[in-house]
Amino acid sequence: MNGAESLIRTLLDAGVDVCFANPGTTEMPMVRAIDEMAGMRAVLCLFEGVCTGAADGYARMSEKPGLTLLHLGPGFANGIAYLHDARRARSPIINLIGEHATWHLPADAPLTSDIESLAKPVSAWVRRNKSAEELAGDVADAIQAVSIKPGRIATLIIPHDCQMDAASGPVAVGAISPPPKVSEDAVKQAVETLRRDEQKVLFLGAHAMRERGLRAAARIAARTGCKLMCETFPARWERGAGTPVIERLPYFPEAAIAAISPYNSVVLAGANPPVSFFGYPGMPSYFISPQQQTTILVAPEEDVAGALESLADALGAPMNIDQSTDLQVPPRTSGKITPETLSAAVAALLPDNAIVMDESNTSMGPFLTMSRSAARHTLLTQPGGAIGLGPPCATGAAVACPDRTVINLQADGSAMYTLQALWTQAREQLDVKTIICNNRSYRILGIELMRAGAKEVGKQAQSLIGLTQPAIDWVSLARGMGVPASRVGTAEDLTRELERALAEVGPQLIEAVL
Ligand SMILES: Cc1ncc(C[n+]2csc(CCOP(=O)(O)OP(=O)(O)O)c2C)c(N)n1
Repeated sequence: MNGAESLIRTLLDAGVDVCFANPGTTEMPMVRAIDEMAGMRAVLCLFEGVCTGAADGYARMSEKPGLTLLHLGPGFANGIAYLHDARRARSPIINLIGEHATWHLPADAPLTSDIESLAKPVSAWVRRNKSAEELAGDVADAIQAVSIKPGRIATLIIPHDCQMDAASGPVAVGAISPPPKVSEDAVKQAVETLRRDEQKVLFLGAHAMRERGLRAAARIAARTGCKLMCETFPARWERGAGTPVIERLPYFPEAAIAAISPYNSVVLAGANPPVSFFGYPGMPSYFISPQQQTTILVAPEEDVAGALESLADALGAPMNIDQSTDLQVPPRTSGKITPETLSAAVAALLPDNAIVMDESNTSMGPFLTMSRSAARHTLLTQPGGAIGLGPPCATGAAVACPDRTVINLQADGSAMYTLQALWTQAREQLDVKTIICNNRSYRILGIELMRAGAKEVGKQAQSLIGLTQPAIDWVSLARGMGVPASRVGTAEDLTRELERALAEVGPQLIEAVL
């Protein structure tokens, strides 16, 4: 067995069996090992940002580590933006980066670079492998490092010769420590706050938005009358019929402050104190004012679901409460394509148990409210703000959940960063329905320009915001990558095309022109 084989065997033995890859010469021994040893599904992505974004979507949905195989510093650098998003989502990801052979490094060959410096800002764990003999142990340590819930990112740099030299064999992964338990004192303080007769909100994030956390949060709300609110961009949120109603904190600071300011007390459960996405002159960074009382029940890296269950028990909340939303499928809609009709059309047709990756940005604002009591679904959003995550993340989610339909609500400008994901969806025949919200602009930047005090959008500014001249033809782009596509201009056409697309298994793209 060589180093690469011991590495792949260690991954497989630990259940890590999907690899989103864009390899080069320095990764060839690992490619050979994948080829020769059965069990690893290799998924080719035609840009490293697709590998890393797909690993994020896969990790969020499978709750297993997402694995990438990337080529030296430049290949890794291409993937950093969506590792940034994955770090914010707290997704477990292992990056394997091939490096020049140890003896070749001093020659400073063209692709040589400082990989550690690239890796550090997005990785909680970085290691340079030193020998074939240590390679299996190194990857076992990486698996252990990323698997501590909620999840983190590990980057392993592997010289070419170490992949090829002889190794003893796989190494078993050490015990995974559970996330730290919440202290009794924190639960006691939250009980005191929530028992007070005042306006109070339980502010949820991270694993509070998954099944167990939500069930406990609903018990707490039923018992204390507190409001349930969540962070603006949750990594994964179980919602729709059968889940409790949770208000999402709005994006812009004025609206966010208006939403949270009526509460005298805020109890944080799996969320950090919410802050403004950007610093606007005259606006505070933090949305909770010093006059409001903040109680931290549990930090995002701790056992969030366990903490919420302890709090519900300490409050004496009954186990079976009925705080869930009843299924109310929104009516079908008609007319021009607007954020309202677009949102209504999708909410009405949402298949049961769908996964919705939402990077619709300014085009589907009403969707969250309209889908509140639609069919049960999982919502994935973009917690890190590096746009273009949507198509790869939807791709990874579909690999993780082959029995579920993935719907990618996708703004056009963001989609252009990672459109190659469509090719991977076609090659792997993934059941992803992409709805491109084509407003032919970076619309949010136009809004920001006005917020920054511009009276009108000048010619130069317009050239940096408009996505016209030429207009992007999404139907041709999708078909060119093997994804069937159509264009719609009315809500009726969208409903018809989406119904047709949902009736078939496999990738489809609908370009909705706003
Ligand atoms: C990686 C990255 N590059 C650039 C930006 C800056 N940026 C934020 S929003 C945006 C445009 C978004 O346009 P689109 O996706 O079409 O959505 P719309 O605003 O039109 O709804 C840009 C360029 C960013 N957030 N991330």
